[in-house]
Amino acid sequence: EMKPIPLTLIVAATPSNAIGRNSSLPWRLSKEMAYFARMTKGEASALQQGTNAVIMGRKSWEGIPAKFRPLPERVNVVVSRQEGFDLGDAPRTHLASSLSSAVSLLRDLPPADSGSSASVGRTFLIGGAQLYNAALQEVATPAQSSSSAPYSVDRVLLTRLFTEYPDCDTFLHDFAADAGVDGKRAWRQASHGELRDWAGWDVPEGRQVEQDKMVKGEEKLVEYEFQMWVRQ
Ligand code: FOL
Repeated sequence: EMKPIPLTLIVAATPSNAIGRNSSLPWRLSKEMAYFARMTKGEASALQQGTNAVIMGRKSWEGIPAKFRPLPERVNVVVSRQEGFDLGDAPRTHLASSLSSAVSLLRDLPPADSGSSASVGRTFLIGGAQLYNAALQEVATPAQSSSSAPYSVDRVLLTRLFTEYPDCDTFLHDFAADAGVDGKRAWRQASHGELRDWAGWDVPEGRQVEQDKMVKGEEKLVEYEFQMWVRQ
């Protein structure tokens, strides 16, 4: 019997839960991306627990600009069903055939690989839709499979955009509406104070306004908010 590893899902989504278009992010929000990077790297003060890890699907890996791959200062795990999928010669990067095996791989990593005396610190699931939705499904229908899963999805760091993007082709499951085994809501939105405490730094509170640099020539101002959801 092993304790499940807690997974934190981190994602940015529009009001209709759109998260992607044409295999990439529909927007380019540099401050939002800086939040993603700071959160997933973790605070230096907390790093005695080891380097944090990010788990992503193969398409998400391919969607990260080559110069940012592997995501620095984090252990990267790429999930692909293709045996021997080529990750290049990226350091700190591992291949796994499923989300479960990605988590098991991290659990079994020798301390040196995470760049610390301890093993890996926090583990983040950074996408894409297939992995997010599979992981959230484990929460919604635990009887089916999670009894054997080496992980538990107990936190979602959701950047809620208040601006809609048309023509998106990829969506996040509406987890906030899910019911737990008892029929009540499975997820609760944590307060900003809980988010700040968990992060260990002063996360911006309330509506943020940023210009989307993806939309050429146009001035597209996007509003969003940093939210944390936890399992009830
Ligand atoms: N979660 C949130 N909140 N925002 C996102 O944009 C996001 N993106 C992904 C997963 N979860 C997310 C997946 N896509 C990079 C690029 C794409 C990507 C994730 C990360 C990336 O290049 N990250 C660099 C930051 C570079 C920069 O500061 O511009 C990194 O070091 O993390």
